[in-house]
Amino acid sequence: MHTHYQKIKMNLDYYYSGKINSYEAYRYCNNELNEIDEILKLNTLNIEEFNEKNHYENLEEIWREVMKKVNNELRIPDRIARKKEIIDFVETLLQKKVHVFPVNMFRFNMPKYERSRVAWHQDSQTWPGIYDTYPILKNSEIVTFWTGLTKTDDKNGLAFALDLPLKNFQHEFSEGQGYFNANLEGIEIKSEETIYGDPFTSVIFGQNRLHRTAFGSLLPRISIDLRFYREK
Ligand SMILES: O=C(O)CCC(=O)C(=O)O
Repeated sequence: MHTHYQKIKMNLDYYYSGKINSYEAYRYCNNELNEIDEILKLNTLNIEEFNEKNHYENLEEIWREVMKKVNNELRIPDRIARKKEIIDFVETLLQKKVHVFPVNMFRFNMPKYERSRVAWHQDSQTWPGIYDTYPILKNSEIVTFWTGLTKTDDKNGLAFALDLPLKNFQHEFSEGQGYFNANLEGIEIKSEETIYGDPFTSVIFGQNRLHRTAFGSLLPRISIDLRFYREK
């Protein structure tokens, strides 16, 4: 296991905290977490009892509706990212001052539902065009603070390539999920680590760290990824 006390000598773009527990920060987000629970219930999604045998006729519709409500209408992840205790938590770990980045996401991942998972990618390659709106980000180091809000296992957590990225490696656009599917140009990922565990299992990683949704679990998971930046 990696220690989160590792000193950050390099660019945050390559940072990787390894597994951390974020309960200390999320306990200040009860209102927002309750709002998410309410939305899941309203959409007849019982995450605790969800299993392979559940049959949701309109899974695609439910998935879309919940994502739209939480992310776009109520902007719950954005509100969480702006909480003082959340920012303090990230700053303490990184020992750097950070600002909130405008891409914060709630996700839920369903067994056998391909749309809910993403393939190997670097976050830096997934926001083309954002620099036109936020020029400051072009010269910033960006990190993601990912948290499993439900219990996760080694087949539905978040997986990281440990031997990549090579310094300065930036992947190209690829078919399928576009930027969310790295074209690794024949480079083989030899060693990877999946972050999973009890609710509030988290990881912080830089925008050039290759990662993907682990797959194969029969459990659903919900998670939230918040982003922060620091000017170079
Ligand atoms: O939660 C996932 O499975 C994907 C998350 C991700 O790619 C990210 O936070 O950048």
